[in-house]
Amino acid sequence: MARWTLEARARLCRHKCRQDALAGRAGAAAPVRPAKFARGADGRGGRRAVAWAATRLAGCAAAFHPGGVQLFFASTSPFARKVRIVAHELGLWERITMVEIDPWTDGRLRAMNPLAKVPTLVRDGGEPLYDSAVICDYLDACAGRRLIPQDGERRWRALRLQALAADACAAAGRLFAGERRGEPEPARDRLARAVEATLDSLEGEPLAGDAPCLAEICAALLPGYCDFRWPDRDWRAGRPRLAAFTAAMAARASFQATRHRLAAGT
Ligand SMILES: N[C@@H](CCC(=O)N[C@@H](CS)C(=O)NCC(=O)O)C(=O)O
Repeated sequence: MARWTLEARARLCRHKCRQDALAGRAGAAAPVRPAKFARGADGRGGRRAVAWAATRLAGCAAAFHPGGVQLFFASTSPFARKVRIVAHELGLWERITMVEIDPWTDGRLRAMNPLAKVPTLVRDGGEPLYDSAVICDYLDACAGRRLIPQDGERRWRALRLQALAADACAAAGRLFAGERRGEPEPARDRLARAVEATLDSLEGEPLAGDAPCLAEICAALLPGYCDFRWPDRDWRAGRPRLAAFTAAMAARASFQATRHRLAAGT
């Protein structure tokens, strides 16, 4: 790539990083520049800094031109909601075309994802991505700031809570469907216990709604999904810390913009 192009891209990248820092999104860690691209103590190493910026931009950022990235989602899906919240928190919301789809009836999805599940992310010039964890990882890598801690205990905590939320939301979804179908209670009991035990375990987590990373976003998914599916059931009783945390997260713009709702005709 011509040197002037690299420099222009690096300038753009530095400008974007500065804007992100000024926007001061709580909890967003600055991207860490690998040692091989570091400036020397004498301030030299501009070329290495330029190469670093270009490295970060190469690959994924190129897809984010208008219409270049499409996210297929359903407004009832907690997995799709997680990805949309992450996109919002990372400042990528405006750069992704959101396509609402019914995964059970719309044949288009299977051509992109053999499992025909939402969320599915379609990228210009790249393979489709699916599974919400993979898509979140991709968006996080593209954004130039991180919601997924890259190392240390914070990382394992975030990934653990992501796994917990995913399986608990899947259990809640199956429980809701089983209730609607009138399945006998013993068949639903194990699912109900998984949901209740997960809510109990979240009550014991040290969660704060003011500086969320992936851990907090995931921790707020199941309570939000329970409110949507069972508005008359009081999961808050006996769980005051989780209730306060959920209220703080629900007030965020990213959670407001992605509230669960029934699709038209359901
Ligand atoms: N592990 C997947 C689960 C996605 C998932 O189960 N999505 C549901 C909606 S909540 C779906 O599309 N179901 C359609 C189907 O199973 O046919 C993820 O994390 O993205």
